[in-house]
This record gives sequence, structure tokens and C-alpha cells, in this order.
Amino acid sequence: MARIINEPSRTFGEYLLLPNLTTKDCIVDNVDLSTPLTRFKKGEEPGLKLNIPFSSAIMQSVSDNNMAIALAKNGGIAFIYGSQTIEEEAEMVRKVKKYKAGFVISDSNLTPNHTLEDVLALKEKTGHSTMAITDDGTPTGKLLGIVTSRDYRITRDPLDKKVSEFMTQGDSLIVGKEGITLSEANNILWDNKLNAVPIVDEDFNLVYMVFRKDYSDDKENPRANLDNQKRYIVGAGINSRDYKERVPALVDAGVDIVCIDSSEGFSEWQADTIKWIKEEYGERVKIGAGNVVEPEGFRYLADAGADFVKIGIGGGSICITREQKGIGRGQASAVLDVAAARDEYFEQTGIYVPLCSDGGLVQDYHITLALAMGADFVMLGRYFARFDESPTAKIKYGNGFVKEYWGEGSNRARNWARYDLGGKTDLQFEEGVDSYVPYAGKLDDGLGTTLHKIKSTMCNLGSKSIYQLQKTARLCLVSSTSISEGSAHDVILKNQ
Ligand code: RVP
Repeated sequence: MARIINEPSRTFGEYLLLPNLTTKDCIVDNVDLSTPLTRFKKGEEPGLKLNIPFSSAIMQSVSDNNMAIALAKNGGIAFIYGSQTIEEEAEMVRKVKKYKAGFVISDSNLTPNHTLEDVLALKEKTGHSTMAITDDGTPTGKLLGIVTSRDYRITRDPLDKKVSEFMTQGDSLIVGKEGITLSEANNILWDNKLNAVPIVDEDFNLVYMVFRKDYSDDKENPRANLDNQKRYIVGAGINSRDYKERVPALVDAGVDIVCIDSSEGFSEWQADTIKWIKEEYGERVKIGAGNVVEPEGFRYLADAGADFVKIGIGGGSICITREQKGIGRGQASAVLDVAAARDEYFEQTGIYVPLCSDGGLVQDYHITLALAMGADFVMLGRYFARFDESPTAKIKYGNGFVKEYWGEGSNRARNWARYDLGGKTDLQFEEGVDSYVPYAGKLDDGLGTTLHKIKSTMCNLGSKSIYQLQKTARLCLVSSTSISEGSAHDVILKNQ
């Protein structure tokens, strides 16, 4: 007969945190959000850490190279989506590892034969007024000149005037040589009163642009998550089918960690994948696995060698797995139960396996709850999809803007390898939807507010670290009546 777990399956919205004594040194500036990303032995340090407990979902509509750079800059990690060709995914990883803060690949390029009309059209399209003029109009062609809005006057110059007639060129063209540091490039900007300086290789091919505004950006990111060569840390999604080809390509591109992306991870396919990677690469390649929602699944993957285990089935905002297949568990119950198993595993083996709570985090405080319940970091899709840095289109919707966000199990993504484990090579039925999320501006700003909220809550709980939070947090279940008491009530709101 089937075994019934009588305890109802609960989600984050059903819990609240109780304050603990706040000591005077427990202020936002003193809260440390660093957290382990990979397994470690008692008394040792993890191979990889995060400076903030955030990772972005392994999804087409969330995690590309731009998201990876933006998130690593803030101390977290993105897992680039695996539902693309091996070459495309490796190329995204390569772009992150090649990226040097402040050195950007020029996105506005023309040839000397283009006209002022082309300049204006490109400016309209990209919003950038500095353009590199190369022999072939590509971002890596031979650099012939630079155009800025100081080089022409729309009221005087004819629209068919050739770029070659007004671009800055020859001796007036000031460049930096490939290999210079950001602060050297910054000196060139200041000494010559420029807003941008092109960086060229020894054959005068354009490599990067350095903009004055980016220098200050870089200075403002002390949390950045970097490898030992000062490159951004990046993760990538893999599946339990083509890993023997995909993982070598990702490793070659410089990936720091991979994660098996599956809606249900308690499987022999996952154990085989982990085993193969560990046999091939030993500890050099770190691997996350999942998703699970109960202790047996956790133990199976931990024994198989997973470096972290991801929790969550059916809670994602775009996910309809519970409706379609009737499997899953309320995310709070899943995290609490798996975290207890992880702590037991640590006691028994002396090995700590970090946990990631994936999906279904709606309010910012749900992140603090997930951490308090035992997760070491969280994975978010909807949250990150809303920002400029996600790969999807921003669309006017009513009086505001939205961004597109679709599930990996939707007809649009058709990520069959995430859902079907048994041999089919096409998506048999949908487990996700295609949707919009309200546009939320720049990641730096939105994430900054969320981090501040988490730290401030931790101060209320008397915790200066995630470890302390996990050890001392007290939670209570809330009734549906008390949930409605939690938002504004019995008043007439102004400005509605
Ligand atoms: P959310 O943050 O609530 O948007 O959830 C994101 C998570 O949802 C992902 O990390 C993944 O585990 C899950 N997902 C992704 N696609 C789908 C689907 O199509 N059902 N689900």
C-alpha cells in the first residue's frame, strides 16, 4: 500500500520569522552573506563560495552571458541554460570568462562608407553615440576611426555625408593597446578628456572599448565573485544525455561549475552523470544535481558525489508539473526536510553538502525564510527575468513594461532533456507556460534592495551570517487570517 505522509506540504507564505535579541553590533553593514557553493569536509573550506546566496535559473529566458556577468559582479552565480547547442552554450561561457570588467565588446560599429543617416539610425537603435569605425563594420575589424556626437551637426551636415569625412582618425585617434589594465585605460580617458577609448591588438584590430562610466561601475563592486585569475565565476546547465560531449566543451570554455538540470533528479541517470564527471575530472569539475524534495533523493545524490543538491519540484512560477503529473511538494516542507537530512549526513560523514532552494520564491522575505530553513543559497527565475540583463524582450504592456518569461518545459523552450529521462527525444507534453513578468529595471538596483531587506531581517533575528541564521532562527506557522493581517488592512489607501 502507498505510504501517506500526513504532514501537509507547506510553502513559504505559511511561515513567519520571530525576532531574536539584536545586539548592538548586529547592523546591516556587519552582515556577511557569503555561503558555500560546493561540498566540503568538516574543518575545511569549500572549493567554491558565493558572496551572496543567489543563483539564476538554468533557463533560456533568464541566464545567458549578460546575466552571468551582472550576477557575478554582484557576488552570485548564473547557470547558463543548457537547452541550446553545445557550441552555443560553450560560447556563452567563454564570453563570461573573457569578459574583463570595464572592457566591453563594441556594439555600435560602422564602416567609413556609411553615412550620417546610418550613424543616426544606429544611435537610435542602440542608444549609444560612440561608434567604432572598422574596415568591415564588425566589432573586431581593423580600427579606422571613431564617431561621437561631437563629430557632426545634424542641423548643418547633409544626411548623405560619408562617415570617412567626419570621423576622428589618423593621429587624432587615441587608442589603448590590448593587455593594458583598466586603470591604465582610465588614465588615457582622463589625460585626453575622452569618454571612450578603443583598445586594439598589435595589428590595430579593435578588441574592446573602455567607457569612462564603466570605470566607476567596476570600482563599485567589491562583492564580485571572481576566480583566481580575476575572471567572473560562471556555471552552466547540463543534462544526463549528452554530458560526455557537453561537459568537455564547457570545461574547455572555462566553466567553474556545472549543474544537472532536471525537473526530477532522484534517478540513476544523474548518478551516472556525476560518476562520469568525477572519474574524468576528479575534483577539478564541480557538479550540482537535483531536483529533489525529500531526504532519500538528497542522500542518493550526496552519496553519488554531488557538490550541491537542488531542492524543488513544481513550485516555479511558470511550472505546471504538479497539475500535469501530480508530483511535487510545498517548497518550505521540502527545504526543511532535506535540510534535516543534510545535517544528519554531515554528522554521519563529516561532509557538508550545500543546498539550493530552487523556484517559488515570490516575496523577498521568502529568500530569508529559505535560508533560515537550511538552504545555503537560492535559485530564482522569475525574479531575474524581470531585469534589463535577462535575455528576453521588453514589451510595452498597458501603461508600463513587461519582460517575457517562459518555462523550460513550455512549448517555446522545448527542453525535452530536462523532463524526459527515458529515451524520447522530443517534448511529449508541456510542463511549463509562456508568460510576462513586470519589468523591474537594472539588476544592480533591484538586487541591492533585496539584499538590504535580507540583511535587515537578519539583524532583527540577531544573525550576522547565514550559518548563524540557520542555527538560531525561530519560525512560526501562520493562519490564513493572520496572513491578511500582514498587509495594509482596514484603511483606505491613498494614491491607489
Ligand atoms: P521561479 O523562480 O519561481 O520562476 O522558478 C524558477 C524555477 O522553475 C527554475 O529554476 C526551474 O527549477 C523551474 N522551471 C523552469 N522551467 C520550468 C517549467 O517549464 N516547468 N520550471
